[in-house]
Amino acid sequence: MPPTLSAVSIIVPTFREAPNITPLVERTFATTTAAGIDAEMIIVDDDSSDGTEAVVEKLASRFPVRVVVRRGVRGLSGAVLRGFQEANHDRFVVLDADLQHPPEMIPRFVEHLDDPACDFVIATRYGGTGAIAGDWPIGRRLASCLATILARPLVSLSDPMSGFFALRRGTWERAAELNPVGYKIALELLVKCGCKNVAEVPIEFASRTAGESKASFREGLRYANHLLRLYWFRRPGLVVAALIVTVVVAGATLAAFVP
Ligand SMILES: Nc1nc2c(ncn2[C@@H]2O[C@H](COP(=O)(O)OP(=O)(O)OP(=O)(O)O)[C@@H](O)[C@H]2O)c(=O)[nH]1
Ligand SMILES: [Mg+2]
Repeated sequence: MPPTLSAVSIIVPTFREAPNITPLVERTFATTTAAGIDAEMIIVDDDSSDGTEAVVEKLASRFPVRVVVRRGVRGLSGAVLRGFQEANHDRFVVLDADLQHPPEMIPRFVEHLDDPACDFVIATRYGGTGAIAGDWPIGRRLASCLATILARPLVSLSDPMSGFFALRRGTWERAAELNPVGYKIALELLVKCGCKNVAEVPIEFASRTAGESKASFREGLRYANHLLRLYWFRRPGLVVAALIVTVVVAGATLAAFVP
């Protein structure tokens, strides 16, 4: 089937999110139908074995939703890219399954994509009227703040860590080689696709009410590795300068202590 220009493919990566799927699908299609948006949803599940497939298959009789199950692989970013490959339409919206990203905001993302000058749309919890539900742990807030500051030299956005974003197929296709490691696929796309005109949509980041978070310390380490690679890609001079400064400071410190 040739891709449709005016419609959207909504991509949702999932791992053990069975209890969230039905409300997510119902709220999403209530929103797109009311806004007159022709939409399909592709749930890319990493073999959760928690009933996700059965839930989606049941919903498929009422809504244009389908599940793609990846077996023997894990990873949010790879799942999102697989969703792009499966999409029938030319505009992609990506959001989490746990309803922390309000699907009611999807029409705002689609409106921005209607502007040919806009090459990426991303949610923000920190800009404009954006907000985070009160019970997000302080440790997560600090980690999110630090991660955002570290990404600043790569992209000057208020919340480049967000997993709620939209782009056109053509933007994805112009990407330099993508490295789908870790959670921050939006940051990877923003940098590797050379996005210049990015729209930010303030959202209220809700609390997770079902299922469990998959965020972990290991994901934090993956992010550090991801950032280094992106710095090397976008700002190799900065990486070399930082290395030289480190070597000079280490050398000077050693020299000061060696008699
Ligand atoms: N396919 C796939 N999806 C994943 C994987 N890890 C996480 N996800 C999905 O990615 C989305 C975000 O994961 P969360 O665990 O909510 O991560 P988070 O929102 O950063 O963390 P919290 O704020 O604690 O919820 C959810 O829809 C998850 O089900 C994975 O390995 N594979
Ligand atoms: Mg979440």
